[in-house]
Amino acid sequence: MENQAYIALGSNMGDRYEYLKKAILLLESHEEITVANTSSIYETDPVGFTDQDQFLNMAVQVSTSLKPLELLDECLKIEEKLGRKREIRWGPRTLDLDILLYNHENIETEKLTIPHPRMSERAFVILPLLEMDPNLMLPTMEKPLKTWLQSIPDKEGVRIWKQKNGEDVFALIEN
Ligand code: PH2
Ligand code: MG
Ligand code: MG
Repeated sequence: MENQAYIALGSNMGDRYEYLKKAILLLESHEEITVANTSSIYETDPVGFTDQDQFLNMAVQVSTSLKPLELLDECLKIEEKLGRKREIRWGPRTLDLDILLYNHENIETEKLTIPHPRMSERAFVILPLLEMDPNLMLPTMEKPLKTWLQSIPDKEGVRIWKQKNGEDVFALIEN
């Protein structure tokens, strides 16, 4: 499992917590993916298309032997399994899984751009990432990600909903 990736999770339909939990268990159940770390879960005001319910957002760090596009396919499969329908862009979803970072690589293909193109503007992505690695660097930036926080407008819209305690990566997940 030589590659390290960060994946953002979001849900604002139905039992949001259940969707996040199931997504993590499905990632972990893949032979070539290990969930190495998780953030706390945050409740967040919708960004972009604002006339929708509040999200639960979090991020996970995975170790994987999958290549980026294979990891993307796996994420899309999990979204589909958990009932994702693609209707409004940026609209309500049972589960959204976005690959944020893959090692220190810059990837630009038709299907996938890494780092995720909007991640550095979104407090609901940055705060969970910094919780896991306060000194995280992006391959596209000269300064650590934390220096971006000052200029991010929607920090107040991001609040801890379920705190992660301790080292256990599954501490948030009650079976
Ligand atoms: N995802 C979007 C659009 N807006 N807002 C919040 N708070 N959380 C999200 O995950 C989110 C969003 C598109 O993926
Ligand atoms: Mg998204
Ligand atoms: Mg997505």
